[in-house]
Amino acid sequence: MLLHPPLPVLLLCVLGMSASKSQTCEDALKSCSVIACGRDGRDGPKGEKGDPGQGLRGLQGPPGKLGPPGNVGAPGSSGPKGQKGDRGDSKAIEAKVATLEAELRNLKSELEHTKKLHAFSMGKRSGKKLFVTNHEKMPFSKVKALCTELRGTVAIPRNAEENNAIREVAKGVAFLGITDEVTEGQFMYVTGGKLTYSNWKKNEPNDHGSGEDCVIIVDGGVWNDISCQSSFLAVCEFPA
Ligand SMILES: [Ca+2]
Ligand SMILES: [Ca+2]
Repeated sequence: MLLHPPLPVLLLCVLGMSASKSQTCEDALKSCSVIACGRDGRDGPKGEKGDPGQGLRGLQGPPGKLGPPGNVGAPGSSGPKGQKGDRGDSKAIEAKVATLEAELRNLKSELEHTKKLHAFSMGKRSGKKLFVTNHEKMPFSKVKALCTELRGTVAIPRNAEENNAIREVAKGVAFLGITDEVTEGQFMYVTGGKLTYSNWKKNEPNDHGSGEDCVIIVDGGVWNDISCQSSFLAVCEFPA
């Protein structure tokens, strides 16, 4: 209990009594004790930091120096496949063809020349035929096989000129491409067809002995039928 209220409280009480004469000083003390009648308190705890002020912001500074270059990145994925390129130069192909054509012409020319030399040295040309011999004697079956292998046929005289050419080439007794193997007495060309020219020796063909189905050209160019198993010169004919 405050027996001697301090001076400011008493002063306030006086002022309060003057304002309301019906209240006593005790009433004034009761009503004022909370509001303004206590002593001064100690300082409170520090408050939280306030929001930044509203003052003007400073100007932006100059940009900083460039940083060091970064590491090289990984290679990217492959791009899409490109379009098909143009074909080669057709002029180059034409030039090649022209070169080949020129070479072919040279080869043809050389082949013709070789044929002429061949005919001069080994054979005899008559009309459109070339007669050739290797001067070897052999049975008729082997003569046929040899001429076929050389892409020719056994020599066949179709007229007196060709008959003479064969005789000159053979220079001896040679087989002709004529037989009566299919029908006895009916001589035919090995290439087919009946005879259109003949130059039989007197009393020939006679199919002597066990039979004679092949034909030979003897000295003088006359013909005689003879055994196909006997061996005589081989003469082949080729288109000239
Ligand atoms: Ca006969
Ligand atoms: Ca005979």
